[in-house]
Amino acid sequence: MYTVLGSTKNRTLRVIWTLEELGVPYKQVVGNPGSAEVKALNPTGKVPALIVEGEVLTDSVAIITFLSDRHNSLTFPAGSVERLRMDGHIHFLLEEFDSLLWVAAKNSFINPVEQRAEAVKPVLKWEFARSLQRLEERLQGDYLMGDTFTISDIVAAHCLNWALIAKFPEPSEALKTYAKRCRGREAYKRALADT
Ligand SMILES: N[C@@H](CCC(=O)N[C@@H](CS)C(=O)NCC(=O)O)C(=O)O
Repeated sequence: MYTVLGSTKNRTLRVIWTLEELGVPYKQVVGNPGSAEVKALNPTGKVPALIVEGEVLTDSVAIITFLSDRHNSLTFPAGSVERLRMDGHIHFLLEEFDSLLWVAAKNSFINPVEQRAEAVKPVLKWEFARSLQRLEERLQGDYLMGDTFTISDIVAAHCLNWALIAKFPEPSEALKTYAKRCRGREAYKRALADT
């Protein structure tokens, strides 16, 4: 049985959503980053973490890649051209979405007050608007990989949710429709049950 550490208010959503899509049983230990409950299992205080066979595994994209490979769903076989394309979408999302949102979060409420640079935020928002256009160009129909919903869509939809909360530039109508399609999945709705 898998145990997931964290809540769907943060990157943990990626892991819970993946497990719900896979239909695999799991337990969830709900806790905020840095809380005593989290540190008891993951001393860095970071979430998400997945506990498998006594091992504490971290980093959301590594975890969902592991789960999708292990359960042979939401991905493509390693070594296939489709896998390269899907992995490329994920790298793009980490570099051009997640990293901008994370730098904004660190400069808003995570870093100590004296280590926050307000001036960086307009630049991040400008870069984000450019990344939105690039994401739209990557869409191949209903999902990033065409008809097949994959873990790359989970990362994309999570980043679009995060951008909404962070008040980053609004996506185009096409991307809003895409995000709505992802959020309309039953597994997504089940995943949100902890909030
Ligand atoms: N690359 C990691 C980042 C993990 C991470 O930074 N998680 C945040 C919450 S989404 C956290 O635990 N922040 C608390 C901190 O940085 O101390 C992942 O994708 O899981």
